[in-house]
Amino acid sequence: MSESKTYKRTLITTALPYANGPVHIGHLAGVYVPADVYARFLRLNGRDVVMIGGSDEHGVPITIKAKAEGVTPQDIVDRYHKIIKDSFEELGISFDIYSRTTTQLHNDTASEFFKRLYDKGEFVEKTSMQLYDEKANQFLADRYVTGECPHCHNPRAYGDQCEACGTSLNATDLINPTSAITGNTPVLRETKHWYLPLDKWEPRLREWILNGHKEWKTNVYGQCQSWLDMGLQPRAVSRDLDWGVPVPVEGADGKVLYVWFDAPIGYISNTKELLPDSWQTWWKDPETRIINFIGKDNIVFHCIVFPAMMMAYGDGFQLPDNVPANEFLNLEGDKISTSGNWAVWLHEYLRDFPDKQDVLRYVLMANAPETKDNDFTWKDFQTRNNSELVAILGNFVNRAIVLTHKYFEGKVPAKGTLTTIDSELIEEVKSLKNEISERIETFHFRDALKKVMDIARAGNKYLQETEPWKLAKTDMPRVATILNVAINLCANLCVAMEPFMPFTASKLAQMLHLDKMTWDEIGDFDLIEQNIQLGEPALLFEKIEDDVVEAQIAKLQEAKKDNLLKKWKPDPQQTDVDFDTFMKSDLRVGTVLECERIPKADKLLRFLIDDGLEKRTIVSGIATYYNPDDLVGKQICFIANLPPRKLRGVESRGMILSAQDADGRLVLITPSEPVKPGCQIK
Ligand code: B3M
Ligand code: ZN
Repeated sequence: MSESKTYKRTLITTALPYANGPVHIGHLAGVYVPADVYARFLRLNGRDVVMIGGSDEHGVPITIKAKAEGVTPQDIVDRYHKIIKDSFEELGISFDIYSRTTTQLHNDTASEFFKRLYDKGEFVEKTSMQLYDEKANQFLADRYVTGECPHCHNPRAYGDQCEACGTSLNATDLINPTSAITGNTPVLRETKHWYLPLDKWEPRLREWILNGHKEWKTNVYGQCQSWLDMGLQPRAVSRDLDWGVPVPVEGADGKVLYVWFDAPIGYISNTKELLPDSWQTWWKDPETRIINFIGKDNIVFHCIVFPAMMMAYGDGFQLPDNVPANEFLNLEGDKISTSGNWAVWLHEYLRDFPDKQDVLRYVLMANAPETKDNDFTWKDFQTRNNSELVAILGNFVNRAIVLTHKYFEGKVPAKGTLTTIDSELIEEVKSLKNEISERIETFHFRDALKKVMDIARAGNKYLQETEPWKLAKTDMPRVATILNVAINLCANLCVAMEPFMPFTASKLAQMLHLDKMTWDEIGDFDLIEQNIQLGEPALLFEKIEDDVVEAQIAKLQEAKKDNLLKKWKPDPQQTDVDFDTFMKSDLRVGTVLECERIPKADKLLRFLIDDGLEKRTIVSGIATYYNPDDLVGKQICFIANLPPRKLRGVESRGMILSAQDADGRLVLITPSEPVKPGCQIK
């Protein structure tokens, strides 16, 4: 926070997820859970907050998906917008509005934005040569072109990037380009686009970020610095595409605003939709603080491009005060991928783990990729649930409430004089409160959460040291004080955990009859008055068993396999052999008489084959895929006239034929009907 300024209100924006797939844990850890924690924290502090979200429904990937499925882009975004919106809601992401960029209001707002920049002469018009599909009658977005990569010669590179060598490309760089729509060879055609000259705004951007926002996270500041140091170039803000906000000027038929031009304007349109009368206060009043929550791949758009758009627009629009971008969350060691189905999808999590929203929120924040990429693993998920949520937090609350039921029939007893250990605990909570606030205000959510858990740790330690169950025989007034303090500590913990775990907080608040919570109450140990009748102790968290996470891991392995199969293409054909050479190979059918594993060789099976003439031993590397007993009596195909070879001390005479499937699996070739052993394969 720029300390010198005081703010009346905070506008929180969250990156608009593309509506071409559901949201996954990477989105959640990077953007939505931290934004929600922040919003809830500010609200508990009585601050005026608006949290804006929505789906980003334009862009080429949506049109590609629609084409692949034979539906309209609108069908695609309708489908995913609903899934995304519902799942956010179920996870308790407390948007004040979650809208979308296909609304009329957004169309009008983005259109007006462009028009004003156009009228002010803020764009430069440029013509360039772009690939055009004459059969489909349209210009091809880079993603719609495939061809050979000029760097690594991968024959299936995309027009915007070669996935084999990672180089970003322009479609016009590809060797032998092909249109993904018709398979035609596209031609070059001239097209006109509007460019925003970022270079014009470079000095102001430098001053604003490099001098004005030294407090930004180092990953964000560093990325901005390197962009600025490379020198900014004009950026095209229109595209030849039939899906998006039409370019609102004459002679722009078939052109729409580039998705990254209209999407951030979505923050403005969604604020307008929520607050038709007062939206301007949230964007133009210098006493409003704007915070953009995003992932690291969006930094340049939020820190450079959108601010330049706002500068060009003028009219008092405020720039963001902070852009606390996160790094990426990986999954079981690999990069999350929507198209590769390598993800934990929120809507599936909610289905598989009903009523465990807070467990996911907790794990994602405890392991948030704030300063570096982090890894989500199901084992870690289980451990954090079992040994942190259950064993520390749930355990403390449960003990405090159960003991109160045991000794005082669930009625909060009166406090007597406090002893040192009580006062120390209260002081510790007060100082933890300040530390948590400081961490949240500076976007260090993971540390903040650790300190929330420290309150529960302090509670366990307090009960362990005061041992009320022992004192119950001799000193009930002291037991009363201890349990009063413990129950009030539960209430303090309840408030402190609310931003992170709102569902659990509300469950606990119900047990404690704590109505409206405010952040100021943390440190107040008269929060729960004496004689309040506590609800029945209910467990806040339950243990997650091994089989549950193992099922999730198995599901991921399935996805990995499917993915390999989907991507698989046969190898190119080998060079020709002449007929006579081929005819020299002696291919025959044999019947398996014996089959067994070769000791200490995981992959090898020893076969004894009836080849019609004699019994022949062949060693084959298919032990991973077959159980030897199942093969006895089966017929196999083999090459008979190979020179003998010794494998693990066993002489093998010939080679058994099998097909290697896309996932590497070997499948034996057998005749479709039984034949005489020894007959030749023609
Ligand atoms: N839809 C990119 C993304 O989901 C983009 C964000 C727009 S924020 C204005 O990564
Ligand atoms: Zn390449």
